Amino acid sequence: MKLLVATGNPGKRREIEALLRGLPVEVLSLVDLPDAPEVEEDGATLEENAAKKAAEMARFAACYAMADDSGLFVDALGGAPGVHSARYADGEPTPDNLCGKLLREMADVPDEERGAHFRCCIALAEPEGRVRLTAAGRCDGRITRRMLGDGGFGYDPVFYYPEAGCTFAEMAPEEKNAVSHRGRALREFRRRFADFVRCPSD
Ligand code: ITT
Repeated sequence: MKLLVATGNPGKRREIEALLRGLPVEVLSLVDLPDAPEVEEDGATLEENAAKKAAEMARFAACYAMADDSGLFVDALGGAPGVHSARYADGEPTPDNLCGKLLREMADVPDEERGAHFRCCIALAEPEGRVRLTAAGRCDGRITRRMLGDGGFGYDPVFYYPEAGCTFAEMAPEEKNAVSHRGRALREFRRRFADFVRCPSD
């Protein structure tokens, strides 16, 4: 079975490929499909965006496609930036701009109200575009008062993970993957996908 991993993010692609290793699939990426259309992530939920992206890419490439969408949900901001996480910054979506805006918005929020979580949703679509599998993962933490660490990407420098006693940006990539929303969603996806590859017509 051919499987297109529909992400433009090379770090994510490597992570997904490593996780699918050992399954009887030939993995393609958007690097193999330079003419692939940009899919607008304009859904109201992460689930909708992952499904839309997987379906459009599967139809375009005429093979199975998986896509994910993730975001940071901050309690004190009513769940913002959430599904809009990638577009939250006023300028370029660099860690400085994303984290800087979040810290400014939360300047007056007391310590006990700084809870937040990341969520990741994954969808697998068949070549005709029908979604056949989904998986999701969540990771709970808190928003710090300043940026700490220089690993990871996006909001990692302000996302404090209590069990590790530091931010995601201060953790090694494999430590973060072991507990992160995306790591959890990908492991659940792998379990479901392994059954699916054995019996795709069920
Ligand atoms: P695609 O090309 O696959 O769409 P993306 O960079 O848009 O990649 P996501 O949809 O997974 O990434 O996530 C949307 C935004 O949420 C992303 O730009 C980050 O700002 C933030 N985000 C998601 N996962 C994160 C993580 O593990 N650490 C920090 N920020 C994260």
